[in-house]
Amino acid sequence: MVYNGPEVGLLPTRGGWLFLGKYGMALQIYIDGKWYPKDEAKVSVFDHGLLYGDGVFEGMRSYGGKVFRMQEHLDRLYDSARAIHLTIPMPPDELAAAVYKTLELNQLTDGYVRLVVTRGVGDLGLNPYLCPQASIIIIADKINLYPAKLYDEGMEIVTASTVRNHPASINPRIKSLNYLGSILAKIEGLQAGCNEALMLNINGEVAECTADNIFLIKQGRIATPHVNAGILDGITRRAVIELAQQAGIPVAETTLTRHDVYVADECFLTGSAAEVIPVIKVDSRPIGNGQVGPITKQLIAAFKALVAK
Ligand code: PXG
Repeated sequence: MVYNGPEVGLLPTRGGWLFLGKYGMALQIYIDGKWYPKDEAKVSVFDHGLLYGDGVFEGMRSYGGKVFRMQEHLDRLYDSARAIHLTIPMPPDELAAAVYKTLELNQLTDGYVRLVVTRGVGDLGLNPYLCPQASIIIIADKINLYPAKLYDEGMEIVTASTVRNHPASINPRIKSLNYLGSILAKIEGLQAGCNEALMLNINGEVAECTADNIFLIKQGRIATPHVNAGILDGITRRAVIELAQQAGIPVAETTLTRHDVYVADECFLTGSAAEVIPVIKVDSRPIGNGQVGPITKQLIAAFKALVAK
């Protein structure tokens, strides 16, 4: 965060004044019930989130001081935790209050919130039952995932050779801290000069991108992989499906192959960080006429209106 004010500051909060210390507007990060300036926000090297990627997380956005679909994010977080047999040591309403408090302390009305629950501190073995207490971390900051230009002009993606997790391994519906598969695919994308990469499932069907869901449009109809393809049940994805249905555009959650991508008229991606972003080229093939299509534009506008409500 760029801060040009005095080095020492007081930040008004509901509970009084917060002393900002010599670093001025240091980002305040929540860890297990307390807020720490960014440089002092630290977790143990024995945390199994670090040692094994053992934990779950959410990424969400706040618009005009309101977290978009917070309840859905919390539901998914607690479901992810249940799926990995992790007890989140706080009820959802208290966690929601801590999220809002973190936004408030950082004077963020429009920002990105990363909510992380790790298995907590244990010993140097895998056994999660030796970790007595999960840790909760909340980071609220600004985020610009992709350059603004790409939202107007569309982005190019490539298919990664790294296959999306088999659902019987780490189910992609679990938003776990274990993102190596996506990271390997992201590296493939970046090496090809692309900001995102398409991942197929073990059957060679279209799954999703490394951190975004994918949508295709063909002859006025929208298609997106079914959650049973082994994808994250994205909250932006759900919102966009609702918006399309409200606009009278048919939406199918169905099996898709790369062929469907190559012959689509339009393509776009959705994600809390990415929001709705057009795709104009996949594996060097222009999608449709290689320009951002009309239905994509319509849905981007509808999504902007929805979050501004
Ligand atoms: N698929 C995957 C694999 C994701 O990680 C989405 C889809 C979109 O879901 P939502 O609920 O956000 O609409 C995600 C999003 C980032 C980032 O920096 C995003 C995610 C995870 C890590 C980083 O964009 N999740």
